[in-house]
Amino acid sequence: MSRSALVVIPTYNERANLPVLVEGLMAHDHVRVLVVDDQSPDGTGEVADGLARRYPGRVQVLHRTGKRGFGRSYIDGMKQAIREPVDVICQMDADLSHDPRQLPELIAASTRADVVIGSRYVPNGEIVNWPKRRRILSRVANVYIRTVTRLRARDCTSGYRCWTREAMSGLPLDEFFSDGYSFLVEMLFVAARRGCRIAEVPITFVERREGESKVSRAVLIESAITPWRLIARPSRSRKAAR
Ligand SMILES: Nc1nc2c(ncn2[C@@H]2O[C@H](COP(=O)(O)OP(=O)(O)OP(=O)(O)O)[C@@H](O)[C@H]2O)c(=O)[nH]1
Ligand SMILES: [Mg+2]
Repeated sequence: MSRSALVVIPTYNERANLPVLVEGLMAHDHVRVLVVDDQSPDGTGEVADGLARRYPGRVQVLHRTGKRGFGRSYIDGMKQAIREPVDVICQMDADLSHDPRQLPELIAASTRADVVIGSRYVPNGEIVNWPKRRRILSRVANVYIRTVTRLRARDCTSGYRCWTREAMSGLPLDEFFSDGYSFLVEMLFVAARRGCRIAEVPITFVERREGESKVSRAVLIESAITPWRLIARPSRSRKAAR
């Protein structure tokens, strides 16, 4: 794997998980990490600073001070990431649901696509330890999103992704309106509208073991509304909505 990659990881209360994830990522040459912490009360920010000292030049930390948010964190992280001289910029959750050993497969696929999704819903994709209720919710969410937005990807809600720096640099980061996990859907929709090629590679997604989920009722409501907001918004370039 020779493409250089910067992995942006938003964190909120992930102190037990982050060191394990970063260790896994550091096993790959050419991979660097940008942790975007939202002043986690459990001290994840300090843990991240420790990792930055341990891996100088390979791990950076962005300590956010504004309003907390998943989408906001990604926007701040991506603004910093696109200024770095790397080939690709990746997105990962910190909770060990995304296996760092599969990152090279995403990076390799970025030679034939602008955005590569680590997908649970393509052949050989897998979900480990999810209760039935959660599986159904995720499946229904994807059918709903694909139907409303006409996105073709099988896993529109996966947070494990790899973008070419060029594709990410083209996103209008200041125009995004969603903040919860539907931010991921918005990113994909905007990328598709801009004509980006989207590919999927199978991943094995594992339910978090440590720490707590931040999925709330408000997040679910936002997720239900977002696809309609997306198709209602006039696009600046309507070509190749896929
Ligand atoms: N910086 C920042 N990170 C967040 C925020 N909310 C969630 N995250 C991080 O975003 C990633 C995904 O969050 P999770 O809580 O795992 O959400 P999820 O994967 O949809 O839910 P589970 O399957 O229940 O784990 C994790 O790395 C979180 O720590 C936030 O407000 N700010
Ligand atoms: Mg998670």
